[in-house]
Amino acid sequence: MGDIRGRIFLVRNVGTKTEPEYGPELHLNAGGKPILVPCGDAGPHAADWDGDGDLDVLVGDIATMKPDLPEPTAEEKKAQDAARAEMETLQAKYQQLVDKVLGANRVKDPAEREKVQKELRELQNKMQALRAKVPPEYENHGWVWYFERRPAEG
Ligand SMILES: [Ca+2]
Repeated sequence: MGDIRGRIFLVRNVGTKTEPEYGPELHLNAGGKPILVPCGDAGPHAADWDGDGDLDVLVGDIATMKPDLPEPTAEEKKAQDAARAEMETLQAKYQQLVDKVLGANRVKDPAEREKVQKELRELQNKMQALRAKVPPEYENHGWVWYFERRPAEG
C-alpha cells in the first residue's frame, strides 16, 4: 500500500485466509533507501514486470503542474484574455441561475423552473466552449515508477 507522502509499504496477512489480520508495515527499500516517489500519493502495484519470476513494484504518483506551453502570440493572448473576461461575466450569471435552481429561494413553478434549467444548460455549454479557448493554468498527471526486484547481494 502507498501513502500520500509517496512511501510504499508491504503489509502481510498474519492471520488466516478466512480470518485475515494485518501484520506490521514494512517500508520497502530500493537501492538501500526507503522508496519515496517524489510527487506523493503513491499507488503501488506488484507484478512480475520483467518476467523473471520475482514480483517487481510499479508505483504511480500524481503531480499538479503548470503546463509547459509555448508563449501565445499577441493574437492568441488577446483571444484568451477576451475569453477569460467573458467567463468572469458568465460566472456571475451562472451563480444566479444555480441559486434559482438549488438555492433557498429556488423557483417553485414547474414551467418557470424548466425555463431556468434550460437557460442554465445553455450557459454551461457556452462556458465549456469558452474554457476550451483558454489554456489550463494547471494540469494533473503522474508518473509510473518501476522498481525491479533483484536477488539479494552477497
Ligand atoms: Ca520480476
